[in-house]
Amino acid sequence: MRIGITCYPTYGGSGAVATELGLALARRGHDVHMISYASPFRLREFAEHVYFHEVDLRAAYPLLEYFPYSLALAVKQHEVALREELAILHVHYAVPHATAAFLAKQMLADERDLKVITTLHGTDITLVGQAQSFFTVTKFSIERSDAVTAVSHYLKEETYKSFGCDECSIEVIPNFVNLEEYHPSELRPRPAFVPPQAKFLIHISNFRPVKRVPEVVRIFAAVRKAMPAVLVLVGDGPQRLEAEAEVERLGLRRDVFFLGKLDSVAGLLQGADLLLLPSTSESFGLAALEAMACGVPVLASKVGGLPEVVADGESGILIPPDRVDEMGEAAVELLRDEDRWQEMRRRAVDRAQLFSADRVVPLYEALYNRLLGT
Ligand code: GMT
Repeated sequence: MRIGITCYPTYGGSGAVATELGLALARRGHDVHMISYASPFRLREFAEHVYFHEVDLRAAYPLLEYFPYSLALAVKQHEVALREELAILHVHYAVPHATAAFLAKQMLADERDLKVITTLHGTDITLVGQAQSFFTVTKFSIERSDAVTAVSHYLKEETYKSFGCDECSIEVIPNFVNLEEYHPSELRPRPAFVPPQAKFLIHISNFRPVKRVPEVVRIFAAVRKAMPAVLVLVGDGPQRLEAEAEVERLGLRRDVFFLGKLDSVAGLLQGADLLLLPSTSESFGLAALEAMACGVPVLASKVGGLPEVVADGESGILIPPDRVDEMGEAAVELLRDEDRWQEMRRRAVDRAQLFSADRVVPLYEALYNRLLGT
């Protein structure tokens, strides 16, 4: 099959999932054409059957004070669909990708019926898509997609609640993890700055307010008070300065390490003892799944789709987001109890198998085949 995929190329769950899907589909023999304004961060090297097409942003002109990216994207999607004879255009994150795809589909309509699939990821529904400037066009574009998927049951229900979308039937296809890359390692490799006796806590995100990075630091402070421990923060974004200030305020400068953005986190996760994810909202929580696959229990907020990913009390601990103190106590309790931690580690690995690429990618293939009648 010849498949086009559009996603955000920057650090974020939707771009990661879209690119991993493209790579997995390519490994299964499909031709995959990634279309975005930059090469997605997980597209690290040459892969057979994978091609990247960059959206042309050079048409800048003083009059275009705000560059119309959605139009340039639609043009590139149409051009690639035509030249590469795409059967499917699969867009990740509704704003503005579903709208651009709708335009590309219409432009191609005289030739043939390009099937458009929109995968909803989270903030496209819960935040951005609800802004007055985007709401109606997002709803319209979702409803005009040939198929719509959501990464969790929570997100599916949120979409119906917030947008209505009466005319679409949303299928839940969960996010997945590539177990060849994300798996436990008996060696438990740890960065040299983590002392041998210290617990190694980790947080991975784009440091947006929804991720509550300062709260991550506060939870860690409770752990550090109780035992030798190190916190590693992977990623970057708007909350970095606030988080750094919190580290200073709590006197944790020697125990907290900001690593910035990293393309691959599997190696780091393999040595970690606990992933912290106290988000205010999370439609799925890809970082939690990747941690579990590496044998890292998760301490996260009981919100959104996280309970569908992390089995509370088994592969991790879920606590309502406003109870940060309780999260600190729970982390200390777990890290003090080696037997319970080992059991949770085992269960985390087992749980992640349910979301393996081998199980989930065929669900997308089946959807493509259904749409094409093949
Ligand atoms: O909101 C983000 O932090 C990034 C966003 C994205 O689209 O890049 O993440 C969303 O999609 C991920 C992949 O499906 C999910 O794992 C995240 O839970 C979801 N984020 C939120 O719902 C806040």
